Order: sequence, then structure tokens, then C-alpha cells
Amino acid sequence: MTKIALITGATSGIGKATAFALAKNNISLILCGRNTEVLKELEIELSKQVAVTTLNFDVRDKTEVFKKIEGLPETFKNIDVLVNNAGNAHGLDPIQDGNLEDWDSMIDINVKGLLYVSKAIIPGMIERKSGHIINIGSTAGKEVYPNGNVYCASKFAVDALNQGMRMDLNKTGIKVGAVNPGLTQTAFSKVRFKGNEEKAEKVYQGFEALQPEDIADIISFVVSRPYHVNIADLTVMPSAQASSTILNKNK
Ligand code: 8X3
Repeated sequence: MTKIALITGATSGIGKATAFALAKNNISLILCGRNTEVLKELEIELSKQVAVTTLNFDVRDKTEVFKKIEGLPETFKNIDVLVNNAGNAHGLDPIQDGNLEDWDSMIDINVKGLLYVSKAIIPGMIERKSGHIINIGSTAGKEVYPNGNVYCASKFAVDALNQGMRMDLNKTGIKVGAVNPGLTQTAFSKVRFKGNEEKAEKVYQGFEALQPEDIADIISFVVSRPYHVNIADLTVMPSAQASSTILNKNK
């Protein structure tokens, strides 16, 4: 039977690339995001390959998250795969200069948003005694870097939740694992630097960064393993990167 995957943050970057990669594997899609126009475009494009529906919500809004997921059409209700991808960085400031709104956004989106969406989907998976949750963490969730403070904390939380979910759901038949990308060329840095393209581009200059398709390929591999194989925790870096703080910019 065709699998159904729900992807948060599906309108750009890793989420969007994952939608295309999973469609290639004939997986039906529930694309979630805040940008209705892009959601519509993706639905039109990907419907040529697989069944697609879209949900327009902000993961921060718990009422909307539950309402939209509960309101899914019958044919999309039995979600097999949840890709908890929505996440952002806001600012790169020393802790003493941190902006409260930035802190709220990162914790609300990266941590609480992931929890709300999971909480809305897990009961159905438990009922069906099957499901697969893939949490998109980060190298920043494994190792802190200067000025990364709250962003890193939010991704450390994703790492903790990935482990905790795997333990608590172990007896239910639901698999839980994380993919933790390093430097990946997406709108990530543009969002972090609040639209400053020059600053954002610099992050990915002087070495070959990961592309969203590189991570999507890996997610597609993770999803397609047989049931008894769970990729529990996978970290991926560009070859030029050795850690959160070591990057060979001449590569
Ligand atoms: C993205 C990786 O190093 O830009 O989560 O924080 S990094």
C-alpha cells in the first residue's frame, strides 16, 4: 500500500526537497507550511506524481495544528511517516545581546512546534501500531558554537526529544530517528540574518555546502528501510566541515 508522509516546513529548503524525493518513491504527501501560494504550487507540481494535500498552519499555533491535522480528508488520515522539519534560526548574537523575540521564535518553532505536531499525529500511529517519526535536528544539537546559544539549545532539545520519543514509543511499534544536518545551503542563513543576503551568502562561500537534495536523499533512504531497521540518529556534514566550529573554507 502507498505510504503517506506529512512534512512540516515543506515550502522550502530541506522540507521541499524531501517532498520531491518522497514523491519519487511513490509516497503520498501532506505538505504543511505557512505560505499558501507555495503550498498550492507544490501541490499542482507534485500531484502529477502522487496524491498530495496541503495544510496551512504555523507550528507555533497549537489550536491550528490540531484543527488542521484532525480535519485531514479520510484518505490522508493514516499517516505513516512524520518528518518534523520546520525549524529556523533567528539571530547569531552573544547571549548578553540576544533578542527576546528571536529566543521565543526559536523555542516556539523548533521545540514546541515539533511537540504539537507530534502530539497531534502520534495517537493515530499508536492505534495502527505503526509509524515512523523523523526529527530534523542539526549539528548544532550535538555541539554548541559561539553565538549559537539559544538556537543550539533548541536543537539540543530536538536531540533529547528524539531520544525520549524513541524510548516512550518503543512498545507501540512507532520508529523514531533523527537526521542532523550540518551546513546546508537553504534560506536558513537568510532567515537567521533577517534578510541580509550578503551575510547569508558568506556562510556558504569557500567550500561546497550540503544542498537540500543531499539531505532529502538521506531522508528518503531512512524512510525506505525495512521495518526492523531504524536509523536512530544520523549526522551529516559537508566534507569540508569537521564540527560545529571547524570548517575548511578552502575546500
Ligand atoms: C544548521 C547547521 O551549523 O548552521 O542547523 O547551525 S548550523
